[in-house]
Amino acid sequence: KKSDIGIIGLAVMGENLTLNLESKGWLVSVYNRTVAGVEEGVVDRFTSGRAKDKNIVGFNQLGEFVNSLQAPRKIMMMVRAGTPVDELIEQLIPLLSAGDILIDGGNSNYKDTERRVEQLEKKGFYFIGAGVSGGEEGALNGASIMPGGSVDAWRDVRPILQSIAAKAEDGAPCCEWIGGGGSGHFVKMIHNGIEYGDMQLISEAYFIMKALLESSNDEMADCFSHWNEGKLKSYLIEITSHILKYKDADGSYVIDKILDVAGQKGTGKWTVINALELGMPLNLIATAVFERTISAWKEIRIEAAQAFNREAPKKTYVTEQLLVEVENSLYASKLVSYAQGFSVLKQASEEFGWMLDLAAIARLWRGGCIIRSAFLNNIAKAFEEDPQLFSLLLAPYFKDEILNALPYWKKLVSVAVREELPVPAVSSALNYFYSLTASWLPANLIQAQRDYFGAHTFERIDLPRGVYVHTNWKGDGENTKSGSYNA
Ligand code: NBP
Repeated sequence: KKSDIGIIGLAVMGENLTLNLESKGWLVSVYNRTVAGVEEGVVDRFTSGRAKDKNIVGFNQLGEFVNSLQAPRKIMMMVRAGTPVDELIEQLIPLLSAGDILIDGGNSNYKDTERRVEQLEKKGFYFIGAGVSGGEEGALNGASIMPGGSVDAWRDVRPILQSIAAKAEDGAPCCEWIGGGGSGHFVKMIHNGIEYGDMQLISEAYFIMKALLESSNDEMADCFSHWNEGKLKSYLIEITSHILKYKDADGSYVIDKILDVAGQKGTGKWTVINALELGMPLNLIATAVFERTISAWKEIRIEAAQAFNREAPKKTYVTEQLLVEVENSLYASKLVSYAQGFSVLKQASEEFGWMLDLAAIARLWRGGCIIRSAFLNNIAKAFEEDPQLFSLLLAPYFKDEILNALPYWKKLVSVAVREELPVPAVSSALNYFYSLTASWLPANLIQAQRDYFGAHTFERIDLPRGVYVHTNWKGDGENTKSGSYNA
């Protein structure tokens, strides 16, 4: 009997996805590049270990692996992103038949996926770039899956991918067709950027509580678990509560022993670079990425703290009141972050012709993935009511939410500034909200300066839009305009 699907790459993600697929009734073939490395070989170790007595067939030869699959072949690659994917595609191409479907489930750059879709389609094959979120747990028990690329292959792949996806509370699978080209990986990239933002916001909340209230780790854990019953209900809030409570064998808190230096693998950076290329503000995620970098300057920060004689703030705050401010600030800032992220998706959709369904994207993030949260339901509703919504902040429901949170949010940012505590993401979100809702911004002065030193011209309030004029500021008779006034 031929297998329903093949998995290449038996690292943590590939192994877990294979077991998940098998548990849903699919017959799975597996292959891994390196067959040796462990005593009995990577494939044999799996088939005689976690995959023993299951409907999983191992191959140490790529050709045999490909031949074991039912036509049209469905091959999912779970290998390291970058050149490994291209190398693998090169090896697979001579072994494939017309109509076969390659799926890249790794964290590939969407531009690579865009190129690969074209490359494979030209040769008569299909290519799907599927973002998979949820880490090893999600891979095993239900992930959030974002497939995009060759739409003609979706019908064949859909039952398989949807079977291994997480289910949202209403039972809907967290896997829907995203769009053409590299859209699946683009959406996964934005998901990861949003994850950076959420984590930074939660860390700022923890910082404020730790600095301004004499809260124990257990008290903070209780607070996060209380928030997890309200509007902030989400996976990251839930695990934060567990993390804060977690003790080592010696009875001490693990959180207090962790060095305050954050790592990053680059998906946050990509998200910001792409937002910049699309000309879209993504302030909150950019701040989150930059803060991870500053956190890594541990030695410099210690020296600078001594140089500026920074003292610990006075802990004189009323717990109840401050906690309400923190909860509201966290919620409103998170809302700004999602508003920015979805605006980038909207812009990308228009620019690349992907026709993204933003409500569907919000829905498929409700389960399986790291940013799963209750309020994605409200985001989906807002886009269902108005698919052309410029910003989530302008949806009637969220407008009210922001107005309710605003007094607490302002208060918290001013307290943090007064106490010299960094809350870069919470304050960046507040400033974004102020800018977005300011009918007048001081950009007239920027235009004047640009025209003054570079003859970049400007539009006037008493002339129609699109009419650009130049002023001879220095009175030197210089009337030549620059052609790059929109740069
Ligand atoms: P890794 O990202 O560590 O990749 C290891 C796998 O890639 C091994 O099977 C390795 O084979 C294979 N590989 C490499 Br490296 N170069 C290859 C090549 N030139 N040809 C063929 N195979 C090659 O594994 P992972 O952590 O399971 O992640 C897999 C993908 O899923 C990645 O793109 C990752 O970014 C993404 N992802 C990971 C997570 C997570 O939580 N870990 C979550 C979501 C997405 P070998 O045994 O021969 O070296």
